[in-house]
Amino acid sequence: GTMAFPSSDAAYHDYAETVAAVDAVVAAHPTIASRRVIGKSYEGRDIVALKISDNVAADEGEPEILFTANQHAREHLTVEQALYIADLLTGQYGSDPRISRLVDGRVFWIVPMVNPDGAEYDHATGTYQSWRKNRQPNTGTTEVGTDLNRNWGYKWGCCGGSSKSPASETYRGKAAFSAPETAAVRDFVLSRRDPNGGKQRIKAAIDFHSYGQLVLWPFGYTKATTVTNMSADEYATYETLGRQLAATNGYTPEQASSLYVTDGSIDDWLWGQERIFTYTFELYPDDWTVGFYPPASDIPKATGANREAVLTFSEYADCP
Ligand code: ING
Ligand code: ZN
Repeated sequence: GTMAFPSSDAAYHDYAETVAAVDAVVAAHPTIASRRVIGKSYEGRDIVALKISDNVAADEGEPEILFTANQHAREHLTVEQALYIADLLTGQYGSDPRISRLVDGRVFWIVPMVNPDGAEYDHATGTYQSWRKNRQPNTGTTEVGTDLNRNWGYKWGCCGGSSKSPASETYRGKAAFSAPETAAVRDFVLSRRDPNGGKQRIKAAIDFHSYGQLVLWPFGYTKATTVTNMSADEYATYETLGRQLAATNGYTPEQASSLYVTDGSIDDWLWGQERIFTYTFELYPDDWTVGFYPPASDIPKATGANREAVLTFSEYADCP
């Protein structure tokens, strides 16, 4: 169903406003922030990444951290969370010693809108569509869109929680990475492997969703904890840090598959394929009454709630 815009909808960034916000960060902090286009959406919009680090023009070999948001169109609060992190890291650089140390010692990549076509569709026409997927047509049907967080190539379509039907909200696509948006983020991640030796420079990632107030860790495709590419020690590390992060934001920590089994999610690929230590955060709220569309006046408390979790995670991120 559709839902009327909250009166203060203007506070949620649409695509043009998100790109403008990224550009404003770069303009205000050109020595520590730069913008990169990592690919194009199905409808041809640039998918934009913000890089934040000291000596931002160089590749210094520092541990890199990736934050992705808005794979799912209607989860607009995740864009606000990504822009909050961009503002936090750049705005406090040089005044907050903890943040200065992070920006000096890490490379941050923030992709605030992985699914710009879907986000624009959901913002359009004055009512929210509660749209989840991208806007890619499917052959032989009028049903539009692929669920980007079911389109990743680790155990794609193997085990449940995704659909082979284009009519479904969780349509996995006709093949892994059939969506240009997931392919763009994949190619970007693969491009961060060191050309000498192939070591992945991105060490850690958080993919933001809404809603439910959860800290989720891999794997999503199976309820098993210890499987190929997840040793008992690795699982214990995920669980320990996951609980620690959840203690800072009041969220509930659990393995992704204990929420529900899903195959083809980004965190399974980032960990299973690239050994990038990855959580999914489900943001505010924790109930369905406002669901995906909390009033804009809730944005500061909802995004600010993750300040400590993001910093703790970023400090941890060179040692898993
Ligand atoms: N939730 C996530 C989803 O893609 C998730 C939950 C993420 C489960 C990763 C397992 C792995 O369904 C939302 N709100 O999209
Ligand atoms: Zn989501």
